[in-house]
Amino acid sequence: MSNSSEQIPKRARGAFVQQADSNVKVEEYDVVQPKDLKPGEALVKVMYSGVCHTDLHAAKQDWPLEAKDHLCGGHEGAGYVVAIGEHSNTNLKVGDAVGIKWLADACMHCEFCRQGLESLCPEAKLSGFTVDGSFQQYAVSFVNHLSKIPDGMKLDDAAPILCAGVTVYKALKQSNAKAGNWVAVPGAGGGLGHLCVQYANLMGLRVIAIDTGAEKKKLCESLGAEAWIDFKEEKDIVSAIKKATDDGFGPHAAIVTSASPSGYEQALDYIRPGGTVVAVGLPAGAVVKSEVFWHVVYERKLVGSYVGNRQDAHEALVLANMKNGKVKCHYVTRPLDDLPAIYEEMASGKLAGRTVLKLF
Ligand code: 8ID
Ligand code: ZN
Repeated sequence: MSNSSEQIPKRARGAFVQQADSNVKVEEYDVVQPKDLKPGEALVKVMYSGVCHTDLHAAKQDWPLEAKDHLCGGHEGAGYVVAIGEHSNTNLKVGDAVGIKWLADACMHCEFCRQGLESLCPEAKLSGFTVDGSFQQYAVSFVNHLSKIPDGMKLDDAAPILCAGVTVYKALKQSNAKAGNWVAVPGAGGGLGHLCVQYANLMGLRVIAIDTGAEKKKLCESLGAEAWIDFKEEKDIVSAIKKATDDGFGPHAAIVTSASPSGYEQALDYIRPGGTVVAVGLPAGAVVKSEVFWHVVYERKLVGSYVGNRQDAHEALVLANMKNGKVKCHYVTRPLDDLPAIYEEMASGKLAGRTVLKLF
């Protein structure tokens, strides 16, 4: 099945980071040819890729996990299958529209994989971290974990759903919040956060958006947030968040999508008794502290939520492709060569919503 409907070039363009200096450079590289694909691998012509703050963590190497050297980042890739390795067991076909997500591959045999917790698989491969990702025109990925993009969905609309969308959608499910409940979203104006506001609304939740600046305020309110709190202007965030809920007890859930430790600092103080703080953002070195007495007496829950499984990705895509749907990524499309500038703007918190790279 290593067939291909189009001529695959020998060389293409991608963005690579050297561990030594953390600088991202756009370079030409050798494209893996269809005959060289291994069973289970597919070659994807990447048309668009979202840029996630995780890509910036990977470039800066600020996590306690080692990334591949000479790394091509990117894990919100949307494109077409152009070749499939021989002897692959898959229903994918050349020409199918597919998404490359953070979880590139997993063993599918361990207890975690058997339970649909593939992201916990000890042999998991991570796109744009342990294997090259979607900041390249032709990417090798893995048939078991490519997500089929629903018919009729624009690839640029789909790209950010493959990480930002699925991650917040699953985090909201983990929060167990019910229709009519309040959910606080620190980081609401960012890539994950602004999609969280929308999935939350779709689930009937009432959103308190927390972020900073007029542009992000406007974005969050236009997406359905009922309350807005600027974390740089508000002196008493805990009281302001509690006050925003009708009865003053605080939100039933918080989905912390902020990329800085400060987004976590007060979440356990403003959460409603019995409520759940879902940790999603991954600021380097951040620690969450909770006084045991109040943690017990108020039955607070703190759960980590890490991307989503194949079914979560499917559901997140379907919901983002609903006719007259409530979930629509707000993004700006830019060329691959802008990636170094995008990282700088992301680091300084200037980007509202998502940035999507156009690879062709
Ligand atoms: O599976 C996961 N758990 C997962 C998946 C994908 C991404 C985790 N992440 C992590 C990323 O690695 C990153 O640490 O989620 C975090 C957010 O990713 P992003 O949405 O791609 O980043 P962004 O677009 O830069 O948005 C971050 C927002 O946080 C705000 C910023 O203003 C920005 O809008 N923010 C910050 I920084 N500090 C804040 C604070 N104290 C804050 N908002 C509220 N309170
Ligand atoms: Zn991501």
